[in-house]
Amino acid sequence: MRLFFALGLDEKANQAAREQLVRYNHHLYGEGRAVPDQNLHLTLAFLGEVPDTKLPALQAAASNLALPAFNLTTSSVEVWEQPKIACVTFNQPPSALFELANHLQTLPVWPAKADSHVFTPHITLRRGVKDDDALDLPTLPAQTFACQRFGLYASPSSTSDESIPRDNEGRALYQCLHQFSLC
Ligand code: 3AM
Repeated sequence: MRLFFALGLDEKANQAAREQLVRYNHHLYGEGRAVPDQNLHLTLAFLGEVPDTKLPALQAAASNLALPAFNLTTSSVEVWEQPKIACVTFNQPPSALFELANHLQTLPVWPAKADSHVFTPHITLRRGVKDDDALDLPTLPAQTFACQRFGLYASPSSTSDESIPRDNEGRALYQCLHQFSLC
C-alpha cells in the first residue's frame, strides 16, 4: 500500500476553517486540477509502498509518540513551480509541527522516502499548475486550524484500480486507515 502520514484538519473544531478552504478552492479557476474536498490534508511524511505486514508495527510506533497538539494559521496561497501545485502556506508554523513530521519521517519501522526538499508545511489545493499567471489567486483570509490528531492514509497506487473509493466526479480518494491523538 502507498502510505503517508498527514494532518487531516478534519477535527470538529476545524469545520468552519475547512469549509472556508473548500469554498476558496471551488472558486479558483484557471490552470490545473483541483484536489477533491475530502483529500485536502497537510502531508507530514510520505512513506511510499509499504508491505501490509508492516502496518501493525507502524501504527504502534505512531501511537507511542505522545507529542503535543498545536494550532496552525494559514498565511497565503502560492504556486510552487516544482511540483507544479497551488498550495496554502502557514504563518510561523510551530516547532511542534516540525517535531511531529520529523518523528514520523524517521520511524525505524519504515522511514519516509528520502526527499531532497526541506519539509515545508503546505496544503495542496490544485495540481498541474505550471505558471502562477495562469491562475487567479484571490487573498485567502487567515484561518486557524486546531491540530489535535494526525492520520495514516493510503493513496491509490494506480488510479485505474476500480476498487478504490472515488468522489462523485470519479476522482480517487485517500483512505484514512488510522487516526492518532496528539496530547
Ligand atoms: O501534500 P502533497 O499534496 O504535497 O505529492 C504527494 C502528496 O503531497 C506526496 O504525498 C502526498 C500524498 O500523496 N507524494 C507522492 N509521491 C511522492 C514521492 N514519491 C510524494 N512525496 C514524496 N515522494
